[in-house]
Amino acid sequence: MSSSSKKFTIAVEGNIGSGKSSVLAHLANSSLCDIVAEPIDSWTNLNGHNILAMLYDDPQRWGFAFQANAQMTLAKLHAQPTKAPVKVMERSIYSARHCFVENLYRSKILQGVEYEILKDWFQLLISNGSCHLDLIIYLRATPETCLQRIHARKRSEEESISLDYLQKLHECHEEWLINRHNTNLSIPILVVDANQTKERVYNDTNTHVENLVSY
Ligand code: DCP
Repeated sequence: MSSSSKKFTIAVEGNIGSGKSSVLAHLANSSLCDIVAEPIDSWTNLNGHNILAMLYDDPQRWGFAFQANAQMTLAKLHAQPTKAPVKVMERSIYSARHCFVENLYRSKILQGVEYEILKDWFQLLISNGSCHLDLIIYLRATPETCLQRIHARKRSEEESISLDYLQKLHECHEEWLINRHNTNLSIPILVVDANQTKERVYNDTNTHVENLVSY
């Protein structure tokens, strides 16, 4: 990549609590990377509405609205230009679709018609190529580890998250990123053991990014 001006876009993916934000904060120290964080601030304050809290309080009522908004805000971040050679995103429109929307539908929280509408929006939003990714780094952690970290960080909206919910989301991540089931995903996926200490996770992630840029 050093011989051309081509930019790379990486999405850091993994279950809730797998450590994506801290990996992004760490990569922000590198001059190679521009970081595009997840729009969680806009999800907790959408013109005064905390749609993340609304989702957890009443998923049947707000699941569709939350995911429609998540897809739209993520699509905007995909299209956002950056300067450094590597653009690193926290999550992507693809995990919104293949993990969160999928899980809400399988859990019968989203109705069939809501699922069909979200799938159509997703196809439209990715159709012009602006959501292109070159690589996914999958922070793979057990649901038990994720739950411990969620409890430790005490984000008030997430008090109701259960191990069962994290297990279901974990299965969706595994189907999508390990089995590549039904997703037409053809880009490389680097899997990092995210049960390790932060330092080891940073080290593994750095190695991946440096290899990519020096290639
Ligand atoms: N969320 C959701 N649907 C999406 C994306 C996120 O319901 N399409 C929710 C799940 C979490 C919150 O938004 O409650 C943020 O989740 P992430 O896993 O994206 O971000 P974290 O900050 O939890 O990641 P990490 O702990 O790995 O840093």
